[in-house]
Amino acid sequence: MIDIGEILRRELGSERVLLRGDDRLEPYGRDESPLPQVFPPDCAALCDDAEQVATVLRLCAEHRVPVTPRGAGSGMCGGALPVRGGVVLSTEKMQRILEVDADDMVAVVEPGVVTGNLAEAASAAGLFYPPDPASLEYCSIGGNAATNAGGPRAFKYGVTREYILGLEVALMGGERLRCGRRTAKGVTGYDLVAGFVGTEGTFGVITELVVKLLPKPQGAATALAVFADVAGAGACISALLRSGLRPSVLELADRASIDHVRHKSRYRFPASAGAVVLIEIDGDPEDLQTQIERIGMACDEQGAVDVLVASDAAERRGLWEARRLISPCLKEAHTIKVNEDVCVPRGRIVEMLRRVDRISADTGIDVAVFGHAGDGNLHVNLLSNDDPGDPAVRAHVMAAAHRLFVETIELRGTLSGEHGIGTSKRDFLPMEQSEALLEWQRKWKRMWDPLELLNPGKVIPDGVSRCSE
Ligand code: 2HG
Ligand code: ZN
Repeated sequence: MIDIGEILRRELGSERVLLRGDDRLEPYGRDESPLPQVFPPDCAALCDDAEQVATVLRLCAEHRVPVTPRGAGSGMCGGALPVRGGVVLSTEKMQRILEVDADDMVAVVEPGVVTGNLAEAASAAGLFYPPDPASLEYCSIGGNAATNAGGPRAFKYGVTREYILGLEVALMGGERLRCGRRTAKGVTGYDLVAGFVGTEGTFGVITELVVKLLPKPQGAATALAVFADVAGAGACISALLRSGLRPSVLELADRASIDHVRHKSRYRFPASAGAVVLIEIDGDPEDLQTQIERIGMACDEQGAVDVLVASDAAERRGLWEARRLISPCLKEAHTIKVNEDVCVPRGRIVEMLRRVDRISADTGIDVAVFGHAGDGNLHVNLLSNDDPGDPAVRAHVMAAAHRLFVETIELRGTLSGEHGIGTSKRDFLPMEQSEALLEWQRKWKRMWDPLELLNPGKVIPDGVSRCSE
């Protein structure tokens, strides 16, 4: 039997390859998936550069060893889990910001750059990188591109895909390929960048990215509209969507979400808040006041109990800190937090919230709903403090998840708005996509990875669906 760890050590140096028996290997078998699962890899290769990434992919192909690419490990759907063992190929050490070019309005970065650091580097050059996943302080741009991550600002600015102009990728077998461009526009050849972004590391491993930057908005204002219940908040979001007002952020948090962050957050949510809508606008400071007042009036008309406008930068920061704490606080308080990430057409947000309530009542499973409601993207968290190791408990929660997917598809929604499919939603994909479509995707995958060694077991289910209900 070949010892891939030793083979990689000979090529990369022993300090870059963690072997079984080393405590430092343990985290590479996990990610932020909802029902904690551990898949210990045979080894982890911590690459410093694209050449080393290509070497790992060449050796894994040569020795027929599965290889799972990994960024910061903050994914929530098992996309970085080495489900078939083998090698975890980590890009976490590739953290160089190679260029921030204010004239071309691009940055060129390695995949391990932490997203928040990219945003700061852009800001220091007077520019703006809009995508802001809640994990921006620790997730990496390579992982964001692999999963096509979103975030609150996607409401105005779109998701990661819109900001990736060019890529260098390493392919299974070790070939390195550049695709895309550095220009603001370009339609030469097929759009392979769009093919690599969002494919969760199943086609190739991103080793460098050309990222589009925007002019930095000159100012921003943030408001919190407070409602008696989530139905009122949902109706207000629908009304704002129809109003022609264009905030940069339109987020929702229900009572359970708010109550879970109260003890940690510096921002004091009103005691009576049954749900809140977090609204931000950005742009010319001269217009901000009028805009936020118009938004406030629209919320009042929709029955807001109160509209609180952040009075200064510190209060804005506090509000955002509270928003980003929702997910970690829910996790801390429960043994089970299955965070579904469904997305419905904008006209069906209110109906979806109603259906989520019904699912909770029918199944007896506690639910917290928050997230990017302006995009129809609801983080529906199924919560429990029962034993996650008990198969009956897991089955009960997953039955509620299944019901959520049924309702989502019925409303012509999609299973994941931003977190991805990975392993956790893979078996449910046939609920949304036809067998013919799945088969074309399998063919596409095989073209890049004929031996099915690169991030195997992810995204597209093999053959016949196991999800028959
Ligand atoms: C967020 O928006 C993240 O906070 C996490 O996407 C969502 O835990 C979740 O459900
Ligand atoms: Zn989110």
